[in-house]
Amino acid sequence: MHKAHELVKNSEDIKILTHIDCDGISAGAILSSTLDRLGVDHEVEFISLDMIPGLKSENELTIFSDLGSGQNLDHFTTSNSKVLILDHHPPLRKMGSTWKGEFIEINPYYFDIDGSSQVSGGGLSYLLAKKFGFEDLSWIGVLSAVGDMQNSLTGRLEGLNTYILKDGVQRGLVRTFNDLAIYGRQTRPLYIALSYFGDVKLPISNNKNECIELLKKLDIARKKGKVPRTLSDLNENEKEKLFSELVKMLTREVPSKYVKYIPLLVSGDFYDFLNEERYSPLRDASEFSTAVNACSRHDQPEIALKVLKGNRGIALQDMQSLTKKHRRYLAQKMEWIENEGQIKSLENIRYFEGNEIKSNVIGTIAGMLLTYGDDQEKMEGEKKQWQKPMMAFTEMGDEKDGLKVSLRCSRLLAYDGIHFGNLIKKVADKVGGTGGGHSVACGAYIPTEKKEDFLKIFNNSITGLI
Ligand SMILES: [Mn+2]
Repeated sequence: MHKAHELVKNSEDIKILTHIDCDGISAGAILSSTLDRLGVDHEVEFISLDMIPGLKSENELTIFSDLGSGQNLDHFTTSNSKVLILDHHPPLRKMGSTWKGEFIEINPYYFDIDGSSQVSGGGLSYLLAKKFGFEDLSWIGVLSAVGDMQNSLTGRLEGLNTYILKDGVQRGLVRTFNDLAIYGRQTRPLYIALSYFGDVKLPISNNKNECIELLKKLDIARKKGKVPRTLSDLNENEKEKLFSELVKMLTREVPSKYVKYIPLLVSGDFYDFLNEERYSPLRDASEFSTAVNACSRHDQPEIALKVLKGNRGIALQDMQSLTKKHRRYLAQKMEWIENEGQIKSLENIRYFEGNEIKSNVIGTIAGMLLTYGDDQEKMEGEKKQWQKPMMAFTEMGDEKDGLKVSLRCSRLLAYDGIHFGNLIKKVADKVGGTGGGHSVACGAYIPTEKKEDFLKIFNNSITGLI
């Protein structure tokens, strides 16, 4: 970071090339705020990985954030180019590789730090900003880690992320607390938030009436006056009642080998941004990251960038309308999949064709579908639908041949030791494709004609594991 600090300090014309997702946009916001304060001319451009081969160096210094490590940049570097990479994905190059021009690559894997759970692209950008003394940007480093789902398996931020979090807490910008793992803490009426709870099918899953009944049964008021209460309105006693009830429900539902993991599904650490108002979608880190993602998924990352850099006027309004639009889009597609009976089921996996769905939300939809199905009574020992990972197939489009596969599964399967990212890589390799990712969220690209083979091999390879 010291050399990176020097490099940035001595440059007058900088381009930031950053990934078009929550982490990348956060990284862009941290870097851009830093350069604003230093009075350095710069531009931020949002790119996806497939745009890298077409890029040319046009500025004195180019900073790649949240991407660049896994990509070949031979065509980009020249004898007088300056390049700084701040990426947390597995690197192609060896540490300290020399390159044409000035070249600095900062990557946690060079220091044996796991980039999927310990630090994000935004986190690395923050560590650079901290070198300039801008510790008030730490909250964005927390947001980027949450947006990158770095806390998804353990339920809390870890490693370098906690160091960034500490800066935010010490500056009074972030509050961290243990709470129920129900999404929508600030903005969603509790009974609706409950209907989306978890990745195991429960009686309350996707059923608002059951949620209302549950709250009645537990004697938890649904409204405060005329206004629906949110999770953030509950007192400790109410939260405890709800916690025990969710644990009880899950215990009834899951095979005994998973019971020890249930508390991890029901509670975790959460992060509030204290400069944001209560009941604002920016107050809770998870909700904020959804809003940022809504902008990127509708190709308007600049709106999120403005909000992150402090604009709370029109940009925030635009962000909120994109969030609504995003939610409507997801609901429509979910309905389509359900009504058309799109989901097919094999012995160990489920899958659907997602050609009607934007490829950048297909994973989100696969995740939301985990709690669907299981309406009939099961025979003793028969596998429930939520136990089967959900896969979605989409055509690559843009005249490219091949299929994109997205997989999501219940976290219980990962706690029990299955790493679907590694598995999908192996199976994709066998059919002449490529794949990889996290244990509970991963994907692959495969030749179109190999779809049936892929399904068959995948299905067979997990026989007896779940
Ligand atoms: Mn990232």
